[in-house]
Amino acid sequence: MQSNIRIDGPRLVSRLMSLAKIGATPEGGCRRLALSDEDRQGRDWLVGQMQALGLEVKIDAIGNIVGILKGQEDGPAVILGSHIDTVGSGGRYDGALGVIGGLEVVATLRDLGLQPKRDIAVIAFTNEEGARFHPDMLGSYVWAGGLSVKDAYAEKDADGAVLGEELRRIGYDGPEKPGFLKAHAYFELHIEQGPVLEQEGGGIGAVTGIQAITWLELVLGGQPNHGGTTPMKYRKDAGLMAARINLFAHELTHRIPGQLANMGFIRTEPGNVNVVPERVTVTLDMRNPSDENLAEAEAALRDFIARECPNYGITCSIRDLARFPATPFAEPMIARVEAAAKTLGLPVRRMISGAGHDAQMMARLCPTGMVFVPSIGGLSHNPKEYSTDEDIVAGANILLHVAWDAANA
Ligand code: HGY
Ligand code: MN
Ligand code: MN
Repeated sequence: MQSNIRIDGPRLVSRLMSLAKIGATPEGGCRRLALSDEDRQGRDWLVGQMQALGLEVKIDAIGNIVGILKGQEDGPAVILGSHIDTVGSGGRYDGALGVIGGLEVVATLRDLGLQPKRDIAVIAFTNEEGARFHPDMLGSYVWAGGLSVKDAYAEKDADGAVLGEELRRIGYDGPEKPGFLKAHAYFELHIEQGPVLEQEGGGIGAVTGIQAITWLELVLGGQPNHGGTTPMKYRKDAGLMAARINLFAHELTHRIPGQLANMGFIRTEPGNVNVVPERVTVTLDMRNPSDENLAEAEAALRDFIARECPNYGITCSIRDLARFPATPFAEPMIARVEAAAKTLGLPVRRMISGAGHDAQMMARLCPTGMVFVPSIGGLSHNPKEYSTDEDIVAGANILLHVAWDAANA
């Protein structure tokens, strides 16, 4: 593609802000939890946008939305994807930028009357965030054959809502088989969601891969008792044990290189101010660029729990919510992103992704690359998530060039 071809920046920004109105929160962010009414509204809007662009729209059995720009030849497609579901305190860019960047690529090609050799498809994957249903990257995980539709349908959220029923309720239990569209290559445009690019003077991230991730749910059983009459030495306090486990998980981040830990969900039952908890349910999100170091951390954590819980009269059951290995991207795909950035005169640096992405699943199927743009203040999963128009336009221009080159190589 001639190096002077660019996307329509104002149109990209305008679409992004249109989607941001769906599930908009008073703090200026977005809340479109997977399979919620807000997610359905976002999906309906996206399908309308794809249809207006003349794309062939297909929905698969897990609700992945696929818009296809037909190429001159049949065969595997170049897929541009991400997600439009958000976490509870989400922003306007996480996921949305990659889907709308893909729409902008196909809109630009249509404006120029350019038909690629291969199909170019835009995909919005279901439940990438894993904020409501587990695991995260669920729609792309099913697409990549890692999880059956049947098992995915059986997943429940914290309130007991069943994924398959919610998908039917919003009308996105589509007829297509997940993975029906074979992929020649996959590219994902995404905000960095961290401070690195901004702290290094901005520019583009040519993503080298995604770190390993393990999510655990712990259910700690104690003895409900009176908070005022029970002497401390007689208590079987599940709340105290949850705090000690959280502290230990954080101590591991000082001991094990690259280790990260977050206890994002804590629920005590009965949850009364004057009752020593009967049961405490918590989640642990642990990540590390190294599979070995993450495994070492998890083993140490499990040892701590096995040793300490009996000493305090606490039971503990542990359930996997997500477990994905570190995922390196193919060197030629990283190099394509770097080369496009240089062609467009943009500063570019290689970096790993701290966040999980649908690209982590698509890398199981085809050569996969990601384009990062800076997150101002390094903020994400926060209503104040922000990237400049200039940066998102630059990222979308790179997506255009790498997609076009891959669709005609
Ligand atoms: O948790 C993650 O890394 C992603 O935002 N789902
Ligand atoms: Mn995301
Ligand atoms: Mn996210």
